[in-house]
Amino acid sequence: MSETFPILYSFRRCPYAIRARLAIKVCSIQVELREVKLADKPMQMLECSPKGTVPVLHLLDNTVIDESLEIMKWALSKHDPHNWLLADFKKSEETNRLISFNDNEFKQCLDHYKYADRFPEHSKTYYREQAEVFLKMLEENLNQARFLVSDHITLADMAIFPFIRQFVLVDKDWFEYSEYKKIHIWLNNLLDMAIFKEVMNKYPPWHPGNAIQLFNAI
Ligand SMILES: N[C@@H](CCC(=O)N[C@@H](CS)C(=O)NCC(=O)O)C(=O)O
Repeated sequence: MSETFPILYSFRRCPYAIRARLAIKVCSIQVELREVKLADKPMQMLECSPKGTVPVLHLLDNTVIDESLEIMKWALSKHDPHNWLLADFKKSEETNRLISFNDNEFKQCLDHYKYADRFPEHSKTYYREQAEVFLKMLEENLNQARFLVSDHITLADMAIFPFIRQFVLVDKDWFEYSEYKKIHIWLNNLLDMAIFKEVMNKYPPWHPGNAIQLFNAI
């Protein structure tokens, strides 16, 4: 591996990789970014994380973190300039509840909604309605505060909005006219952040021997 920087294997559009890049970006830790083509995963990535999902963070001491949420927590434990990791126990519980629902129930509904033709047992509308259970939860929270668990952005917002973005992209018109007005404002605010635009920069797929592509270059 690189002598100088931790390595992040990533895929630009993957919501798990987006959340990891957001946390690494905000904590300003320099890493080498290796853009991965999911259909052609580099051997170097599979050697350090055989399960073959992105993101994967390979640290200089050879530790491998291959769960996006763990990468976020690792980065924020180094530097958390905007207090994304709230110390409030109640809010941490709510954060865990929302992220767990997102990563399990919602993600499954999202995949069915997005690829409804692969799951002909039910209609696309049915899958969308299943996904709306989570949207209703989020809308309710956003009726209480500007962001999901607080009036400022926290881990919950950053871990979840890449998935809501994906949901919206399936049928933008439907979402535009839906009842989820607070989610609409919340999502637009997050998509407008400079940090989001930065983590969505495009990079060509990495190949051994390529020049190092730094992420968070100083
Ligand atoms: N639990 C993992 C899930 C990561 C994940 O499933 N990533 C997808 C891309 S969005 C992936 O790498 N899939 C493997 C593949 O498509 O071959 C995490 O949070 O990091």
